Amino acid sequence: MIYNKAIESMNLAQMQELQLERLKELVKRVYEKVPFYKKKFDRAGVKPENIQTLADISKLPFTTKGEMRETFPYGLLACSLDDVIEIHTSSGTTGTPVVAGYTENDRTLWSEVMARCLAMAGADKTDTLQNAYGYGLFTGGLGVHHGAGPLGTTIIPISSGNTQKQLQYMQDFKSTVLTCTPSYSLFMAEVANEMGLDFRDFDLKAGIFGAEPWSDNMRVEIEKKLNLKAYDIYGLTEIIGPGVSCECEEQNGLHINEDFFYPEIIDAETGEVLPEGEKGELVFTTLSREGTPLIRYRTRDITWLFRDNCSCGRTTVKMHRLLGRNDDMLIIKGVNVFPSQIENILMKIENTEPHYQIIIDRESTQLDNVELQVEVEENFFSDETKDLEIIRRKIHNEMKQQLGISLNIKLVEPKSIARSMGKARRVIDKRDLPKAGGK
Ligand code: DLL
Repeated sequence: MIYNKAIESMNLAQMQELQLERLKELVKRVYEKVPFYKKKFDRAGVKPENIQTLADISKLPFTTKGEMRETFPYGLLACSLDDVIEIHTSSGTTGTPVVAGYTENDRTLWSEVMARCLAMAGADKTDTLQNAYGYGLFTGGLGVHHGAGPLGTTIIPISSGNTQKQLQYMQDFKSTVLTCTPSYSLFMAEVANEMGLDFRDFDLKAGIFGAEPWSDNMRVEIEKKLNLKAYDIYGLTEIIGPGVSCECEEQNGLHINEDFFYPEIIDAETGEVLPEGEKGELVFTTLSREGTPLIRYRTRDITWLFRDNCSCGRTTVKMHRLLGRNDDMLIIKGVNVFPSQIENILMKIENTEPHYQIIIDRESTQLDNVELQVEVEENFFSDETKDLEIIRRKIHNEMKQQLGISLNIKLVEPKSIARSMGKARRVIDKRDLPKAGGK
């Protein structure tokens, strides 16, 4: 079911007309109401009346995460604090968090886009949705929660954690849709196995997973282990939280709610706007946000945009599932690699578990040493060392062949890598380097 057919199936010309109208209004509003933007626009020599076409957006300066931090907590508010009814912050583990303020209209907008996303994954009023994203300042829990309301879906606001109870309730309440991070879903599968439960006896039909990178082959693994269809959902606190985009039944690219979030792809080095189909950094302008509207916000997420004749009937632009983040890209002996590429290869290798970690260290020679730790199946770990050596070599050779990189592979015992109920920590960077792209 398409939740808002008039918008989601709109023809391109009409969509662009709507976007332009909203963009003009937005630019005028932030110029008048937010000194931060007025100063930036003045410095760039651009006035609201200079925005006459959608392409004119490239005249506007970018906004960065660094600027959001510098203006903490309320420097980017475009409305009175009295009109803010909800606040969220990014889940960043270091530094000052970024703050998103929502007015009542923003929350309605959030419910709308999240309802569209849940519907994309097939949810409706007949479903029972177990929401195992964390509730709190993180946008995952409440974002999904806001979207279930307008759809009439029964929501179980269980939050993350308490995994045995999750699984018990999943059976008791006959949950049909699960929402959580992909890594948490795999942990659930593991705990279910320990409890002697079989997902074929559950009622789950769909999982809506996001908030962290995951690969296509990880999807295959999750679908097999949890006996459901797994959909990718994307979003970030700064823009709204979950609900920026989601996969439909085609599972081929995520439809962006582009009437509210205007996407661009730029060359991360030069800032130049790239045409559809080209890979680069994703940038969003929040066309209708009132609390903390953002102009050309650099997400640091890497993907590309495309339009296809999607069989679902939606015409909105799609983004390919994320390749990774600018700041997560590894440079291994001169080759650029995203952790998700390593994951994708790993997931196809037999006798390993879908749990891994990448440890980066720098030797005195200034060369990065990258170790890939991978869990192997229980029976293999206790087996002969020569079997382990075969698996180790296989992983090494596949990485070499497919990515052109040589990694140190370390096979580790099952369940020895820390499990996550939220965002998994896949990369441990022990180098003492200044963070790239700090702004
Ligand atoms: O993670 C919002 C969210 C909650 C999205 C629940 C989906 C589901 P933040 O904590 O601000 O917000 O983190 C945003 O997480 O810039 C991406 O780098 C990453 N991310 C989010 N969704 C995906 C995804 C939420 N589907 C940052 N695939 C973003 C890969 C994702 N990475």
